Amino acid sequence: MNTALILHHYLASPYSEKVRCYLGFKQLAWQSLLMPPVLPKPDLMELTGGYRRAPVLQIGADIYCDSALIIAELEQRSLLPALASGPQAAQANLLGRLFDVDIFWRAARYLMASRVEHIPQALLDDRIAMHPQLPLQKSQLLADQAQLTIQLRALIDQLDQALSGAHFLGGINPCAGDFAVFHTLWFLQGAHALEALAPNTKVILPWMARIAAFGHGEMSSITASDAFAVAKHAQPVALGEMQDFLFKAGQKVAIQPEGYPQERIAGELVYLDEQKIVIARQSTACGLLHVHFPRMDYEIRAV
Ligand SMILES: N[C@@H](CCC(=O)N[C@@H](CS)C(=O)NCC(=O)O)C(=O)O
Repeated sequence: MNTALILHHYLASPYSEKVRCYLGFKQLAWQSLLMPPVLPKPDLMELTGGYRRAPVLQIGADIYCDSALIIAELEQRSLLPALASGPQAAQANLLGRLFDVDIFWRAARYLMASRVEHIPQALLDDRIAMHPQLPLQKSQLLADQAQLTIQLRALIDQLDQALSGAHFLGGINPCAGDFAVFHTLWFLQGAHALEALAPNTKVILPWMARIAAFGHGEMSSITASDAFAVAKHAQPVALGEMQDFLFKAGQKVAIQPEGYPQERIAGELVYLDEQKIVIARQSTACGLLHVHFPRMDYEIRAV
């Protein structure tokens, strides 16, 4: 069984950085396959059946969509060093979710506003089509810039307080929330925007340095055709019996990521529990694949 980890990602992607840092914390070896930051993404879509975002993890013929699910899956497979757990970690994981679903996008809009003249139009058009509900037109970005600056300063200040006296948000060891909060700040830092937003913070930068010090694990490269061959020669991992009454194994379903109206991934339901949804689909290049999604933020519908 080929259990090599293949990460489909791109270097500037903050959610991918979240997973790369986690791979560093776990000291795992992985293979890197870069995708373009905008559509079209034919190689990725061949595997996911329509999910377009970064990162995606491939293990043989199993395809894991969404950084939260990727981390949960890897944490189950490779036990040590373990992420922090317990009440403090649970609170930090909630904070991480706030960053993942809300604060990240405030930071992204802030950065887009501060570079409005330099954003490639193709990138902006792609993100507007991807997020029709967000105010991403150039005029809207500029109108919101001052307000976003104030909001981000306040949020970063609070984060500084949340971190004071702690090694990580999770405690002595990092939890998933540490990586989720980190990637938005890494995004701001990479664009040289963090200092202006965090002039009085004391502990954020040393905490970021502790996470960055984990590195990215042991990375090597793989081509798309080799990644396809890995999938083709593998069988999806056997799954337990599913318990959920509302859907039945074998039923045709579509997965609809919330807030991404143009993404819809169709397949046959093979597994469902409180944490994840797994659908089977046939790919021309790769044969039978199982595509995994988290329950959180992903709706499942009968078709
Ligand atoms: N909830 C997803 C969010 C992933 C996401 O939005 N990724 C961004 C890049 S950091 C993306 O894919 N943007 C569109 C694209 O690159 O095509 C996750 O946690 O993985």
